[in-house]
Amino acid sequence: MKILLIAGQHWNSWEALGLGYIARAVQHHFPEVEIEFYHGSFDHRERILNAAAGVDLIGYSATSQSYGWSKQLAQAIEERHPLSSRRHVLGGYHASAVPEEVIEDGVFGQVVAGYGEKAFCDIIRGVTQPILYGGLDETAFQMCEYLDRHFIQSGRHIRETEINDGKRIMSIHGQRGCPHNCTFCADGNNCMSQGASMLYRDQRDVLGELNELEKVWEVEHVKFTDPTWNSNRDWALLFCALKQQHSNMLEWSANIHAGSSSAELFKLMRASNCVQVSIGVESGSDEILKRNRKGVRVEQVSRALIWAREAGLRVRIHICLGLPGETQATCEETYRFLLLHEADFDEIGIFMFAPYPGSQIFERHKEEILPLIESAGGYASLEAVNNRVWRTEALTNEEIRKQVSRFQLEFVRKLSWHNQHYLSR
Ligand code: B12
Ligand code: SF4
Repeated sequence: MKILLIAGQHWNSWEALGLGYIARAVQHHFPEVEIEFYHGSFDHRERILNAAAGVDLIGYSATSQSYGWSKQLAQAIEERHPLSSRRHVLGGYHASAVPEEVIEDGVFGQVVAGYGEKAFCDIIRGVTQPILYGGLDETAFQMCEYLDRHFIQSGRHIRETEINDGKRIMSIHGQRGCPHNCTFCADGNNCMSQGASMLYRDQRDVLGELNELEKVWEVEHVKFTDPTWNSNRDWALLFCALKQQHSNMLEWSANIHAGSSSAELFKLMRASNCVQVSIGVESGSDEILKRNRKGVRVEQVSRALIWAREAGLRVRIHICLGLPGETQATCEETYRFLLLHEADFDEIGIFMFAPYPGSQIFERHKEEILPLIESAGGYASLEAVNNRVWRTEALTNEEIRKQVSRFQLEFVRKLSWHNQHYLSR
């Protein structure tokens, strides 16, 4: 049996850690199976099409934005190399968010909603049901701790970071899930964890992997991909303490939730050579944060920014304009908040809310926004900077986009590379 695993194409891409974990599970349970990896952002479409000749099982990984690309590829493979026994399986965030819709589209015969290690192995064993719910599989999680970075061709990402950042950067994964319930995020809706509780890797294993990345890949910086790295403060404190004890001084960065941060945590993070924290601030209005269940108040965010600064960390923040409840007045609150804290952050990403499938907001407004998404060109049009789909009760789509442009101009000197990418298009 031969299997292809294909990561979807998108300009903002990174190491396909999810497919790396699935490959590890397959290699462990089915050592005889031949398995190849392709990445839509690196491998030419023609190369992938040729590789699919005679292949029995193809697994695609897609977010909503790369779903259209994956769908077209699966169709092209069938046209080029028709094979009635072949199975096309979609996994990742889009499949987890709207599994029934993907099956109804008729291109993918099977979808996996949630974590894929166990479900994909079941598919290899012959399970044919159209929708498999992955859930969290502790055994698979512990077994797959060390990824085969050669398989997911991490060298290609490192080369990009050497050019863009002047450093060899890789990503790592310390936990699964997020305990918060933000209405605008797929994780806040248990889309991936399917209701299971959080899973944390043993900190010593994470450190072991860091050592390996340093030794084998000569990595100079590691980014945690965990959505909220400090979701469990004790886990986070112990990680920092152990990193220091083991004299591991590899530079690192992480996404932080302001609500579970503390001055002590930031100091320890810095002492263990964390150089940057990214904080999802979203809004400077308590009303917006509350309505959208961010799980934090503006005052807590202010404190977190000051603590991070005092600890000597580089601070990146994200703002999301146009969340439900947004008005001109709440935009002004956010603007004033940013002016007040301008000296406390180094970089800012200014986004427009996009109703991604999987989020509570998408579920709530599905009927009204699906036709808009379709007429805007499908899910790929759900851009987090200037989508034509979303509006609030008080602000039209154009008014939100105007606010985004205004904020970007005001803070242009500190704009994130992600924002700059859009401005340069
Ligand atoms: C880190 C991260 C990124 C990183 C890198 C991600 C990566 N490693 O490729 C960066 C910054 C590059 C990024 C970019 C974007 N991201 Co992002 N990102 C995340 C985040 C925080 C964690 C993802 C992660 O690494 N998970 C850990 C790995 C191990 O798990 P995994 O990849 O999900 O894989 C598991 C399962 O999904 C499943 N699976 C995955 N593929 C397959 C395939 C098969 C065949 C099977 C069976 C199973 C399966 O099994 C895997 C193992 O269990 C999530 C979640 C969050 N809370 O915000 C958002 C999230 C995935 N991102 C999101 C978005 C929107 C984006 C962007 C479009 C943003 C933008 N406008 O630029 C881009 C585009 C991404 C793309 N390439 O399409 C959304 C997706 C929503 C949706 N409905 O699709 C999320 C959910 C956040 C949100 N707003 O809700 N992102
Ligand atoms: S936005 Fe961040 S804190 Fe909120 S649910 Fe998503 S990952 Fe968790």
